Amino acid sequence: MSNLTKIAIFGSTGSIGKSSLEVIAHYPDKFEVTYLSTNQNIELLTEQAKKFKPKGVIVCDDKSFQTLKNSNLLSCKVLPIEGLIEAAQSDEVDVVIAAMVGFAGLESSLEAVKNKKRIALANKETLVVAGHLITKLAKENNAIIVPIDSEHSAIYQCLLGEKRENISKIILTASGGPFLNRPLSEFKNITIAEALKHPNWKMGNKITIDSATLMNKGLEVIEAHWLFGVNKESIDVLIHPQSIVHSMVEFKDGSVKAQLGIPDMKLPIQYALSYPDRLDYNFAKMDFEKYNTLTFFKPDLNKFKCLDLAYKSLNYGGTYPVALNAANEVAVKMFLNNNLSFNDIPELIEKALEKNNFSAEPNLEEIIECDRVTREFCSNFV
Ligand code: MN3
Repeated sequence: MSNLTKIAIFGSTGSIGKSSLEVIAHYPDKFEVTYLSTNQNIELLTEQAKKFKPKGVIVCDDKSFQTLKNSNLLSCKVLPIEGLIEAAQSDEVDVVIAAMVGFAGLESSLEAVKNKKRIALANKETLVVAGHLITKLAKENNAIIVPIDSEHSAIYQCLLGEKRENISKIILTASGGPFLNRPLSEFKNITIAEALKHPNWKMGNKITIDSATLMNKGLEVIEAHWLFGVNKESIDVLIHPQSIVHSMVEFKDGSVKAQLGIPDMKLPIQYALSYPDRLDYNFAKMDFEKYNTLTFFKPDLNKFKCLDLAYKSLNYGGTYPVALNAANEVAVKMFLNNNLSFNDIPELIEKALEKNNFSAEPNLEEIIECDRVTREFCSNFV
């Protein structure tokens, strides 16, 4: 038996997946990759599998799965989408890095929690749509969820050794994205290329657009609510354009703890893998002299309606966050395909929320149904 921590990466060809492999490559004496997965990027998956030698790889898109399977390029198991569940149940997995994009990450994350795996959670949509289910399951199974999202990793670290009842508020910081200083009247002219240019973080397309609309921060408010058991009145958002303070917690005595670092996802990824321990960090570190000005101010909810819609959805609860997430996924895809203008993203989401068929504590089937119906509604919207 080896003492290596066995890691499955769901979504290994995306931005978080690639950074995870960079971290893992530094610690061959600590970590071992046992499963990798992609949706369609079989070229990169093949390259990763040759380097990291997992037991199996999973290809979610069926056509891409057939192509890779028939190519005989890999000596390990090549599995279709059902392989995510197999990996989530496998004895060959201790930690699942949940790094798939969007709603697609839900079922495999639930399965991993049921099987008492540690979840290093980058897929915030899982908590947004099914926070009540996954946190309950995690509690029942003593499964640990360590967030990879930089803000939540910060809060997680600030809360170590603290009692929940002593939290007075959580302060999520937001870079503000590329349109912080652009007037709302010009939002309709925003191009895809402009929206994909994030000032501080290099990320995948979906989350980069979410950062430009501030929906990303809205999803993170909901994520924080479930991860830390704090109500929405106690979760504030502050714009902090330098992205150095990754988030803060204020306690009832007025003391504030913050976690700081350069904006690089490798840091929260490594922490989620090494927790509760810390490992040497082989990448760039914080140089305070380079950042002598840190600024903070309130977001403009009239300009960034998506953040407001997320707060409202959390307030209504039940299936509203499911509809919010589904409508947002469709709206972002439509924007990236040039079928929706930037300022129509919140409009479409608002319409979908009005149509939502409310259920207070949806089970998995109801969540899947609400997701499906909302996507259908939004896709037919022209
Ligand atoms: Mn984040």
